[in-house]
Amino acid sequence: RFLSTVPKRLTSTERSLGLAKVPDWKIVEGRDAIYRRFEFKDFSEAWGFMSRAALAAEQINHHPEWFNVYNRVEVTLSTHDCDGLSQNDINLATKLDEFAIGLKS
Ligand code: H2B
Repeated sequence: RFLSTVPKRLTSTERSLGLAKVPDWKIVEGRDAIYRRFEFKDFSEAWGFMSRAALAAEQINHHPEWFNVYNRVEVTLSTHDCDGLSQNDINLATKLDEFAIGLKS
């Protein structure tokens, strides 16, 4: 069903390249993870974003930690399989950025 390769933690070079692609995401203090806060017009828009995000996450078998209140969605990405950032986090962050384009954030 899924390609069951264990994700690898990014090397420092891969990390710089990867993070440069998602400049709106910030490194979490004290943890090898990235974070972005999305703000939308209202709950309906936030939920639309979350629906697309959930389907994309399931497709790539990489799932966000997130928190939603009304029009705000706070997302933390990290890879528990390697206890840090992997390419999967960059890939999912890139997709979430795309889904939020055109929506108020
Ligand atoms: N999501 C995230 N964020 N990190 C992982 O390491 C991860 C995941 N691993 N989703 C996947 C699922 C793994 O646990 C399952 C068994 O495929």
